[in-house]
Amino acid sequence: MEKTWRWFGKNDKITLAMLRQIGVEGIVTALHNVPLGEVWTREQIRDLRKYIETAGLRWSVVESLPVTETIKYGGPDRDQQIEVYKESLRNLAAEGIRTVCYNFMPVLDWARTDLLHPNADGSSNLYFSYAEFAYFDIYILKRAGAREEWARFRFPEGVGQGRDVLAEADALAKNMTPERDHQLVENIVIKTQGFVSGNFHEGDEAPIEKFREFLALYQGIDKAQLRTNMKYFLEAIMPTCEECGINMCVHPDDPPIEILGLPRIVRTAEDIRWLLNAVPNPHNGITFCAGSLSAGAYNDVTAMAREFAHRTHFVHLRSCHIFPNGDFTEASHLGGRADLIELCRIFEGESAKLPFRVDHGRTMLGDEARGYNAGYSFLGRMYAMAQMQGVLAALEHK
Ligand code: DNO
Repeated sequence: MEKTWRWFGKNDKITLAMLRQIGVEGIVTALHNVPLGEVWTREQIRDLRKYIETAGLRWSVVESLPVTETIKYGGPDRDQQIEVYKESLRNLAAEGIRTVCYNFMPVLDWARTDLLHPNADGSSNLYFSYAEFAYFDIYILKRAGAREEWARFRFPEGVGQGRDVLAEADALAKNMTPERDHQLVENIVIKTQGFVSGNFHEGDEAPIEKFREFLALYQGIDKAQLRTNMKYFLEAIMPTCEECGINMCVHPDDPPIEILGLPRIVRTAEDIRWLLNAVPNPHNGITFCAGSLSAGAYNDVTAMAREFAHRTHFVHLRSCHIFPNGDFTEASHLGGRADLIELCRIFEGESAKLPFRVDHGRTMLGDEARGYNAGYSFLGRMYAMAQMQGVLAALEHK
């Protein structure tokens, strides 16, 4: 597989020269400075491509070319936005970049409640606490119906049995302080979303109000409607993808659960089967994010890799550990629910050219002082990358 690394552009504290030294071959990036919904011009793409190539690397994958909310909920300007999207795809292809990662998660991209959860060994990890998330939903966002939904919430078989998340959120409410509330908003809305070219940004004045406005757009949009909208989008862009040789790869929902009353439709094997069959074109593929999928107790990640490898255009190597109470954290790249050694075997067998990147490393050995994007430490990711390089080398060794 091609060893790639997510790099956040010319201002990233981790430079391309550093990446050359640790065995990175390809770069995964985006035009992070282009506002949502605007065309990525050929000149802007060329400028970044050349910058990457001058450093001796190649721009392998776009992560992400964002799908604006109007396309997801089916707003009045969705056709116009689809045209913008197609134009960006054509410009990318003209510059030789043909693997495009995106997601179809309403409002919120990925979600975590704690970004520096301490591990016993002194490093820290990302963490998702259901009680804290429910507290955010009920007490900070104050979403209508949230309390009733959490009262009905049930964990999947095997984890969190007998747990009363609503009671835990109510108990938390007694001890929360304005500072801890602020921290939770930072973690859920700002720090995890701010750098992924999504709806929220560092410095947003009233993120919760903005959040409520986005949620309101999805009134009446259920799972079936969101699926219809995704199919509409994919069918509309497929002719452009065929013409330009672009492979689209949707990122699974992270975590793979329905949150905040919003439908999420890329969570399970059944969902992925649906989306690949609904638009049965090889250019309609997936990003196999082992981390996101392994956070769902119902997902057999290895079986999914076997089933979907032929439509996988990009791989995220990462693994989650689910605690008996249902909360999850990000495990070592050689531990947790996703068997990354077996996944490397499967994907390497599929295509030696398939790009992969390590996703979300631990924060360790001073990473915490460097102000990296949440989950995107340098030393933690470098450590994980070295582990994966070792796995691949062992697999290649006859
Ligand atoms: C988080 C990332 C996601 C991913 C997007 C793809 O760390 O994996 O933000 O890039 O969902 O569109």
